Amino acid sequence: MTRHINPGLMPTSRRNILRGSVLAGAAAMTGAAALATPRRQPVPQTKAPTARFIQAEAQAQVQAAPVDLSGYTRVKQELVAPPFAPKHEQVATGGPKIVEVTMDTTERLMVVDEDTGASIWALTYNGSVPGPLIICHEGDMVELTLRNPHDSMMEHNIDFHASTGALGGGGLTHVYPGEETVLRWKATKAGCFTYHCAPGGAMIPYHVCHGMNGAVMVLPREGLKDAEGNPLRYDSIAYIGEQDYYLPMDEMGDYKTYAAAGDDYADSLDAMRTLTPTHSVFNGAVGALTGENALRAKVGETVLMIHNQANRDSRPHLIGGHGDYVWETSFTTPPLKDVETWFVRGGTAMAAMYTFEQPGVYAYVNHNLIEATLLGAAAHFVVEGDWDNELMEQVVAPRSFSA
Ligand SMILES: [Cu+2]
Repeated sequence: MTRHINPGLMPTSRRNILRGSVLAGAAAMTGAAALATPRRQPVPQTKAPTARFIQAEAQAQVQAAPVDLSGYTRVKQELVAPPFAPKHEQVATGGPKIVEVTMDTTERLMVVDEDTGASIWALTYNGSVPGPLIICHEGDMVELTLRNPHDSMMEHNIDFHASTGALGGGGLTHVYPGEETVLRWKATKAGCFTYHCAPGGAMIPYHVCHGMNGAVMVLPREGLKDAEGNPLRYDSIAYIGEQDYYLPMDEMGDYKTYAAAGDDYADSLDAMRTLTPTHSVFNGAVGALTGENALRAKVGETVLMIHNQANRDSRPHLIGGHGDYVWETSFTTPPLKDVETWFVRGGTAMAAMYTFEQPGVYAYVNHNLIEATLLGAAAHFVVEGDWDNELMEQVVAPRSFSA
């Protein structure tokens, strides 16, 4: 079967659909092929590891001693769409587990902003941006079945920042349309970690900036603690994925549309080179967590806000509230306390815990306020409960005063 990377551009076999190396070449060719458009900048080609190193790594895996899994209990984790979290224990009971999860690399046309009609052929894990939150405990293993649907256009894989070896599993999980693979890795570090697709070369940011990223939370077996070792527990999780999009526009400034996933590749590379996103949104689209979709909480409820950003730095701020405890790096480092704005290193997931004390609407924003208000990086918490006049009171409502 023959498909086309871009209409009229470059036929390729199904097995080679949109492989990174093929596409990197295709992008460079586009400029030469399209007479009416300026020549595109070529994609710098990083030298691939030599065959000798690749063979040595493969040989090391073949010769490795089989792992003893006898001490582990197998459990299935049903993944759910963000902003929700799968069922889990905060404190591990029993011995270590093998947490089985399944993700499909679904490609789907998604509206990014209903007002402008901006859309993208999103590349996803299980159809959502970000991909689902996976939760396990330190010492557990995650066993992922990764399936690439038959009707996909592209090759996908997954790099778990929480894992060790083989490019985070990226080197062992390349799946073409109609293929599946199973990867098992041990969670040796406690914290929140990002995961993302990483097919190779310029395909890595292309897939990540089309939504193909998510988070794993590896809890300490005894649960979260403050700096003094006192237990910290949450009532709910709000899982927020910040997504930067670089959507190509036509000469009139309208967002372009494409017939199939991958068709925007060359245009997207041009847009990504600007390092200036057209959108920076929470959970895939403008307004995904505001209005009717706002996050909900009650006064007295403790929420663990997990923030994932696989590509850029961010600085979340809860307007009207705080981060009581903030883990910017790992769960083995004591949390920061009473933080106004916290930092998300690009390529990171992190967690902030807050107990709501007042009812009302709280905006949770990237406190680069241009990104929050002009690019879409805003969510709302709607909190129910009784107002506390000691914490805040409007002593005098706005009124005229004499000059
Ligand atoms: Cu991918």
